[in-house]
Amino acid sequence: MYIFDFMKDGIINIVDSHTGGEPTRVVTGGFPDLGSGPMAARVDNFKTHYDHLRRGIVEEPRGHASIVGALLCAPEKSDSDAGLIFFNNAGYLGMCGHGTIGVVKTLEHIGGADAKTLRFDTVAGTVTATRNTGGSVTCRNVESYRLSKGVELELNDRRLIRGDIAWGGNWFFLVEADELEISLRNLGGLSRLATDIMYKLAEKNITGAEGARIDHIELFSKSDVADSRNFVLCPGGEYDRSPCGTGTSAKLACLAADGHLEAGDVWKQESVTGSVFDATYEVSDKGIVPSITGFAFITAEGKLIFDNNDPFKHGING
Ligand code: PYC
Repeated sequence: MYIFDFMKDGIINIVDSHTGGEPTRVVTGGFPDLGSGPMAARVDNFKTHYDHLRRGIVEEPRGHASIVGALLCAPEKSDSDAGLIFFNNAGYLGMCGHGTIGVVKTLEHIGGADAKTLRFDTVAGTVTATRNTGGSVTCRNVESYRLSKGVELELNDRRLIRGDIAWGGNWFFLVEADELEISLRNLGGLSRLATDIMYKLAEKNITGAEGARIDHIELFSKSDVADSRNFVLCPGGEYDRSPCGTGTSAKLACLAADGHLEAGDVWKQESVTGSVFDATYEVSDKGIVPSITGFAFITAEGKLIFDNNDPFKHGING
């Protein structure tokens, strides 16, 4: 496995990739040491002491709003290969499916992935990622489940929305939207509706388990090429260019709970950009354990330079 080094001379090493169109920026070295304790404690450390670096890595002028960052760090468990902390323009993610696939391609690129299957500790739990013949990667995600079905929500314009609340490594509100055009031409309308839903859920205090904020909204409809096509709004207001690994996991949890998909059967989930993930599940205690298969491609590698004289060295909002 790759040997990490820690920040020297204001330089952070990164590799960029995309999975089904959604970018991942993997921090491969140069980040301060967050220690080796539980992943949740390391995220707290990141938030408290280095949040400016999160902004500097993913926000403009070095990044942009749709990048998900992934910090590779020491594993929490002795039988895992690495720890992973995912972050974006809004903060930190429990898990990230497209990001895990991007991390595996990144490790292949830098020569850090010897095993066919790698284990990663994330804040949401341990996941595995397997490299398949043909170049795809399968991420076996954390246990996923539906918390509530058919939750009603009245929006400010009096539109009545009904959706399911499900966990797939992040919290999702999933809404069937067959009447909407889920296409790149309609991004404005989809973003406005999903944002209204996200705000209304917060206003009405409709949450995931233990009061957790529902910070991903998934609108889905029929697809010509897959079983479903989705639009996923992420916490920072950007949409997922991929079908969203954790969102597809949440979707499978709902399908399994409704008896609409058998364990082991393949579900093809298309994104608003047209990229597709193949997904299956195994039954577990609380719900399901989903596996998501997709392709990632390396787009760049480099060094981020944090010049002390740069007023925007920690991002434009920094
Ligand atoms: O693939 O799980 C995912 C994801 C979450 C946010 C963006 N992508």
